[in-house]
Amino acid sequence: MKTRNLIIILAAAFSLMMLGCADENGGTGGMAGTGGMAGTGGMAGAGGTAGAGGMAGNLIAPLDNDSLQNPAVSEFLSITGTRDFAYTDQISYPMGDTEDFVEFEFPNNSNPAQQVMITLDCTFSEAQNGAIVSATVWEDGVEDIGLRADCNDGEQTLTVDNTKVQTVRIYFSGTPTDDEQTLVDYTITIVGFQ
Ligand SMILES: [Ca+2]
Repeated sequence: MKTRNLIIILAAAFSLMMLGCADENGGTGGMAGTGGMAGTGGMAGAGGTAGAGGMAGNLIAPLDNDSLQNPAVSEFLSITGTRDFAYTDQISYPMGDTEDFVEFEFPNNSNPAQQVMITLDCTFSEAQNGAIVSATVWEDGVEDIGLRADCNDGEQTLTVDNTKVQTVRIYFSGTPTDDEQTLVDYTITIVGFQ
């Protein structure tokens, strides 16, 4: 009888030990929860939002190497062909690509006082602080400052000489007074024939 009681007591003690172990494991499971803190380390990934701070770097328009002689696009406008076109790009100041060139040409035998409608729509990354972006027309490589459309100033109707090739320069005609890095997303729309 005594031996049997002893076995029962030992069995009960063993069961308690096992329960204890189970508790410990459970506790360790809780530690895994602490591992969940590593998930908080995932917040460091949110530190990747600091990459959004890298947005400051993104305020630089990439150099695209266009020029008066080598415009970004060149369109021949005619009443039976391409009547109008739009070009979208970026310029920035003081760092990055500060100007772009877009070329168009009319048939020589059409109206010598050729009307062209130019609209320049812009979004500035900063408060403009004096920054002005304009599009001026060059005819056969010579700038005519009177042929001009400014950002967000609506459609401008300009008269050009259709015996010449027109190139539009999009650039900062006024720079930000605080020299804050400024990126401008723009779309220029050129309508030769409506
Ligand atoms: Ca450019």
